[in-house]
Amino acid sequence: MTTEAIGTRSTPIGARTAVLAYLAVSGVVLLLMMLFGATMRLAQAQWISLDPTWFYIILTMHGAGMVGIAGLSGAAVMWYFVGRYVPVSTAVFLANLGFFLVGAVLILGSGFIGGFAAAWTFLFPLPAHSGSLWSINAAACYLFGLISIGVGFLLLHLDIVRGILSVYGGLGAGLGFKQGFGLAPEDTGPPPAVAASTMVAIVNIVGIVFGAAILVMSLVNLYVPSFTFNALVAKNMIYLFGHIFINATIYMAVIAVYEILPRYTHRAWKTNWAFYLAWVMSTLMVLTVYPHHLLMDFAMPTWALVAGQIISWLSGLPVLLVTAFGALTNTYRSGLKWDAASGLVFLGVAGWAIGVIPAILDGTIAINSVMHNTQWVPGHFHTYLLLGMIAMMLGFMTWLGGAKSPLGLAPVGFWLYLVGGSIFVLAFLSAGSASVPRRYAVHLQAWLPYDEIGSIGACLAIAGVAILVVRFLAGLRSAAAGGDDSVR
Ligand code: HEM
Ligand SMILES: [Cu+2]
Repeated sequence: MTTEAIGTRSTPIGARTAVLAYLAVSGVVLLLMMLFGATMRLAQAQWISLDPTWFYIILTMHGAGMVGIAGLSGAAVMWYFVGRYVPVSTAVFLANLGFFLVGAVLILGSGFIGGFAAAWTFLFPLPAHSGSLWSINAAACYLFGLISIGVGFLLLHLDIVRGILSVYGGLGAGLGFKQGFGLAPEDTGPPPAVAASTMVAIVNIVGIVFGAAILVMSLVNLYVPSFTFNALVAKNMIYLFGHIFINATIYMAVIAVYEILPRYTHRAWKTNWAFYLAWVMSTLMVLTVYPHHLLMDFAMPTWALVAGQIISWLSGLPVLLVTAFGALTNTYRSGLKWDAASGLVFLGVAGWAIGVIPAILDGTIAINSVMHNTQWVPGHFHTYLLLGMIAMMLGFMTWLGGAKSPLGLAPVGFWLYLVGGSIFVLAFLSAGSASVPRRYAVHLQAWLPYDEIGSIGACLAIAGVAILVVRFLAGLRSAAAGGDDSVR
């Protein structure tokens, strides 16, 4: 493999330590949030008793915490690899971690001290109408927490944009726009890590600007209740931001697939016009597909909902297809050695691909009107987040953590996570197809079998992830010392 294919810059020790710090925080918070998730599932199964007030606090914290940690760990993957091709600032990268931690403390405080439980989507005017369950200040803490995390990400993306511009001269060039439309030879295109980072920067900057605007408006509304705005516009802004942010986590994590599989197969990741066109298309569609979150809002203009449905059918597909095809051709008959790291990144592509199918179904208006508020929804997004995005990220963690790590249990962790995670998401999807509603603290007797099986799956998956994370943490010291940077 040419050095070009894996990037010509090496990762300085300081930068490497910063990435490890991101992953350590991510691993610990991920496990904590998974335990919150299991708590909800066990409560729905009636195997533990949990006051409904607490259920909704935990639901809010789990949603916000998981979306945040997906962003943080995705950023670690992206930054580590894009830094091999363009100059990036470790100080800005660490500042983002700082903003994230401040935000996380504010959010956890808003929930566990202040009782905030308006769900991570903070739909207007809910934060201000708690029915005396939480105070205005608690709601404000939550909103400030999200703003802090958004500011950090904005800085990080701007710094990466600066690096991309300095090497490629423009965002179109970073994305491979000309190559995608056959206006330039395929082999002059940017490496996959650069194309993906450009796309993520573009969409996340737009999303964060809208998110920040609606967060500030909601904050003003908390303290000046006479300042109100159109709730449907607010919902549009929130889901524009929310959809983009969570999807961007997958587009960041997928860089691990492009960069890690080739190191196992000793074959460069082949990019062609279709690869670049896919990234261009996805850039546009990720920005415009969010109305699929508003299919139940009858006041929305019909054209917007129809567009939402049609773009949903297409949105994830281009990048998914070129990635799945690329992963198969890269590994087919390559004689690669499967281990936990290569298995996890490969699983990530599969989990993403499988999870998109029920998501596309749900993005169809006729189906959405039946399935929308059922557990079909957490069923599909847990499939591509838990078994897709998180799998890619855990693959990166396991790979970077190094083979020298003291615990050889990684394969056990992998299988527990895969089997438990699959049971867990299938329980959600089957419950959804039986019309079990989502976001209910208390379930009817007839729904309990799904909850019980889901709880068992959740516990197995958590045990698997715990093994992978503890293995990583135990090997941190030797991973920080470096090793051969051209290999890792
Ligand atoms: C073992 C791991 C996990 C468990 C046990 C778990 C459990 C749960 C449960 C029980 C719910 C509420 C379902 C309902 O509405 O009835 C939920 C919602 C949710 N989960 Fe997870 N989850 C896990 C992993 C993840 C991951 C990895 C992510 C994202 C990266 C995630 C993101 C979310 C989000 C965004 C919600 C929606 C919250 C809301 O409705 O406001 N979860 N999860
Ligand atoms: Cu969406």
